[in-house]
Amino acid sequence: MNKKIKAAAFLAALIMLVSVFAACGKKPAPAEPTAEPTEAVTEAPTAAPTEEPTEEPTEVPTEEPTEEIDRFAELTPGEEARFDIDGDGLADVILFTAEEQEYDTAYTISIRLGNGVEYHRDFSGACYYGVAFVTDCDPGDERCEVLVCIGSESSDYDTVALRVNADRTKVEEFEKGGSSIYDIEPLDEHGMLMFLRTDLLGTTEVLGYYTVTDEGFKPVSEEFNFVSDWLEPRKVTVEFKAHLIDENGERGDEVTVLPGDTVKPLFSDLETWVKAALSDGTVVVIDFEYVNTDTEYGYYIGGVNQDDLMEIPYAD
Ligand SMILES: [Ca+2]
Ligand SMILES: [Ca+2]
Repeated sequence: MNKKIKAAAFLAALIMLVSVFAACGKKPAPAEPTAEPTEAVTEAPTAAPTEEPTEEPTEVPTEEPTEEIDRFAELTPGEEARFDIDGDGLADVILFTAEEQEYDTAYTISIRLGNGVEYHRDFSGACYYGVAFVTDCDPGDERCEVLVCIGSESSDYDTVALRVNADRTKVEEFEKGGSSIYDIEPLDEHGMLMFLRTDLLGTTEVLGYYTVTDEGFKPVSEEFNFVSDWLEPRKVTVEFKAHLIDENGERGDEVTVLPGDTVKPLFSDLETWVKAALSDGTVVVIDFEYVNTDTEYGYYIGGVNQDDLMEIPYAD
């Protein structure tokens, strides 16, 4: 029995030894794989990363690549979109949401920049319309804007531009009350074409090009086009002065616009002048001044409020 045990023990020891040797013998084998990867690792990275070593970290968020903006990209509510809006090479995640409530719709916009900076805004309270875009209104600065246009009660639209500041520490917001986006032009042209509400010669909308800079919305157009297809000419009740337009398109002779005539606005800089057609088609320039004091408010022509010169319709 003892001999058998000894023999068994010896055998066991032998097997262990053999297996140890075998294990030792195999040691080099596992080393081979480690050798292979090191070759593989040194080969692959030296090819790619050495060319763009700094691209490695940006590669991480780029797993879901950023989308290119040709002209503008409309954001689909509820779907995350990835654009590099601040031009740092990192994907920025933008989420626009629309949630129908009992009487209106609640909209939100969230931005998470690749560097971790976050922004969120809720649009709620009698909103019935909302649309959001990513575009580049100001091609010189390597940043894009997120534009949100919200329609709320009494058919007012407001456009909000969200823009990452120059050192990428904050998303700044700019508002253009009474405006809505009509179209967005190719990036290197005009920027965006916006409807703008005005009360000049009555409540109506004009169309003009805007860009968004570090200071906010900035008009590109020198003149705004009245959306006049359905615009009723304003009936003149008290005479006032205007100027004809000469063959060079400049301000010509002074004329008196008489009661009974009509005035249909065509173009304006929205600051000092408006071009309008009289009932016979003659186009005149009318100078005006916008006044907003404790006692006087509105558009004044020759020192008289437009309401005292014409029958002017206003909306709410
Ligand atoms: Ca970015
Ligand atoms: Ca830009």
